[in-house]
Amino acid sequence: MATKNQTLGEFIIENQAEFQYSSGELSRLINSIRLAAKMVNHEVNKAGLVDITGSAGNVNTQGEDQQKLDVFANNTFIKTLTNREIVCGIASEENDDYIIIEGQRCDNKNKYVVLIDPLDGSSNIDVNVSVGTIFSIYRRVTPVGTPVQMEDFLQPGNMQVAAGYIIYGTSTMLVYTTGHGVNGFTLNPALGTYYLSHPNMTFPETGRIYSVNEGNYNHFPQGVKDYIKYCQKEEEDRPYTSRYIGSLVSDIHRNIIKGGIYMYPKSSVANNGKLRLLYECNPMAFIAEQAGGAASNGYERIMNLKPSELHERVPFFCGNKEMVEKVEEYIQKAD
Ligand code: AHM
Ligand code: MG
Repeated sequence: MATKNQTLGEFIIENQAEFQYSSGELSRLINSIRLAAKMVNHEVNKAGLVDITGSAGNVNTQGEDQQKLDVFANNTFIKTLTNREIVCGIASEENDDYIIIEGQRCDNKNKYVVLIDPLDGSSNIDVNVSVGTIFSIYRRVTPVGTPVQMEDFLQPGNMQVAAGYIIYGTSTMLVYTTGHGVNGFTLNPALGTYYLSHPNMTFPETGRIYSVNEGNYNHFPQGVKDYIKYCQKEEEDRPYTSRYIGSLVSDIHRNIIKGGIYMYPKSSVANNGKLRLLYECNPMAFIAEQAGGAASNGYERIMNLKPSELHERVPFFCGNKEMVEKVEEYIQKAD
């Protein structure tokens, strides 16, 4: 039961019973993510004041100020989750390999792995445009008490137990799902508390926004070009509006609230598009579906894809269900 203005802490406690495996472990994990997100938020907010373009690893007398923010975000999430021994493994878009958490206190008895894109769209920071964090949580498939293995991370998205994003925007919001709808919490920076501001988030019945990097138009498959022309055609409720921030979290967040489709297709220069299945597409697909939308690679449901490597990329179409179905129709027709 989502009650507006509840704090995130209250909400987690009240809804713990809805979690698939209700041992309190998943609640503690989400609590750790909200804590790390506050630290990253604090740093992102002062990005214009510190030298974020300094190369990572350059330590000056102010300590970590010269670290790039994406490195800062990566370290903050990993440290928070590792120090609290709340998961048994972490995979990050910023790291080549996954991290095994052995644990001093818990003997590696934790059941969950986290996959994270610590600061998505970080190229937008220099121009003060919203960035985000995306996370995805799975129950491990190998035996508890042993070091995690690759197969714990390479699970299809339909095995996610929770997923969410944090948007560092005009307001900072944490939006997440555990498979029982999507709820959004806004951070009150004065109090450092997240309040339930967007209960039961759902896409509006119809969407009229398309979000794609049209600079790549000439390289898109014919079906995607045809769909873009369809969006632009003056017919029925079209042309649709084009909005592309170039920050996945912000584009998807806006489209959930206002109705629309986000697209990162494959192209003649990038065979699988740009976005990563495990850190970006699966969590966003879970959220979109829980909000009544859909996510596809043009042919199949994103969450049914069996990942073959940690940093695998896939074409991504995510938004209002009927818009995703329409682009699939155009793509498949043009084949
Ligand atoms: P990143 O993980 O390196 O930040 O890249 C992902 C970002 C998304 O947030 C955004 O939608 C996309 O890249 C924009 O890419 P492009 O500039 O090619 O349109
Ligand atoms: Mg990213």
